[in-house]
Amino acid sequence: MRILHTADWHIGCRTDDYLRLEEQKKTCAEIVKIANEKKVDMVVIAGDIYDNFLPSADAEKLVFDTLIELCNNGNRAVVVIAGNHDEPKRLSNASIFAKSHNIYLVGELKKIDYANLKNKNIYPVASGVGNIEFKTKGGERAVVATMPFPSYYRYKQIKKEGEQLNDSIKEWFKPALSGFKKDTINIAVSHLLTYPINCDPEVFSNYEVVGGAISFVDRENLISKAHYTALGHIHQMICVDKKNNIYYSGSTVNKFFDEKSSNNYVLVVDLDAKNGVTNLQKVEISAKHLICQRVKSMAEAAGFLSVNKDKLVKLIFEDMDFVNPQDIKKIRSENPNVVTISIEPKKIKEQMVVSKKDLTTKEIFEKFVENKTGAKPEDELTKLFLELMGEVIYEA
Ligand SMILES: [Mn+2]
Repeated sequence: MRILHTADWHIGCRTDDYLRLEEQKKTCAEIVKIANEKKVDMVVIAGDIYDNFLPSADAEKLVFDTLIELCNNGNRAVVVIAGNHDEPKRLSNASIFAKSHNIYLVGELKKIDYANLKNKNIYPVASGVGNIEFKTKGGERAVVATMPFPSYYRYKQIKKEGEQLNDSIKEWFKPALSGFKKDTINIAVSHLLTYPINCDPEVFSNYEVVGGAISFVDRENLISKAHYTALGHIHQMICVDKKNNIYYSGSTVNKFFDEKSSNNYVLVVDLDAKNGVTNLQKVEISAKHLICQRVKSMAEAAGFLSVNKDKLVKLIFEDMDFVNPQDIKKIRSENPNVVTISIEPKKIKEQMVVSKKDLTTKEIFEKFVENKTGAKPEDELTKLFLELMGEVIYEA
């Protein structure tokens, strides 16, 4: 059996203010093409299919159009789980229509509903809480265990008194994983944060605060009887555990200018019940690269833009007091790939600070009057002040 693993589509997302939907249409079409060309039996989408809980009508249409294309008239199974960006219930709501197309939208841990599709190339034969078993025309059987994003809200619902987070997670995954059988291909799919073997957790620290996420899940909890574990949440293609075949596919478009990885992939995995994973291919998606460039002049900006037309660009003009609005307008009209322009003014020279300790009483008084009135005090006034201070000083 051949599966395609993808995640983190974030349909409808914006980079700064720039809507990425047109690019995402191309990316979705590319994934459909890969699934067709590589004759994939099943597609698993490991969460964050949408960018937010209330996707726009256009975002929803692109997702529905793509899922329908992917399912190939119901001859390919498509399993989607909720990530932290998806509203679990909202995602599941369309199941009532989707199941007759061999598409499974899993937002919550419930018994997965399916339709009679026995005339298709791959069709469901059994299901339980969070799991579903498929059979192909060729007689292969596969069980998919779905574990949607364990949000803090859900975690509170499942947590028992005195129990540690990772114990709760283990309990929570149990019903889905219990669907695995000795003679089936076993696939787990989840959306969560776990650390790859031998990696510095600091690298992923920015993921811990996303969308009310709970902190990371022990890798140990994911090592199950699964032959392959398809993960979403981290936006880079990462092998978490090679021996146990636990992978993040990464996102299909880069959303932020600070994302290190500029290449995007889907994973095409061959499996059989006896040997588990027999082949794994990284297939690159031609998403746009994001690049942030600091420039000091219009000429420098023009030079940079002339060789980076295929990328989405953030320009930072640094050390400039004044940038002509007409120039900015020109850059924008000639380079629709410029997403953000920011201007950092020249650093103000630090003002000399003189300690009052280094000044005489006369100087302190003169500065004080000058500061208040804008002019130095008359000699008579200074003299009077100093007399009153008991420190009469006569200058030569
Ligand atoms: Mn994501």
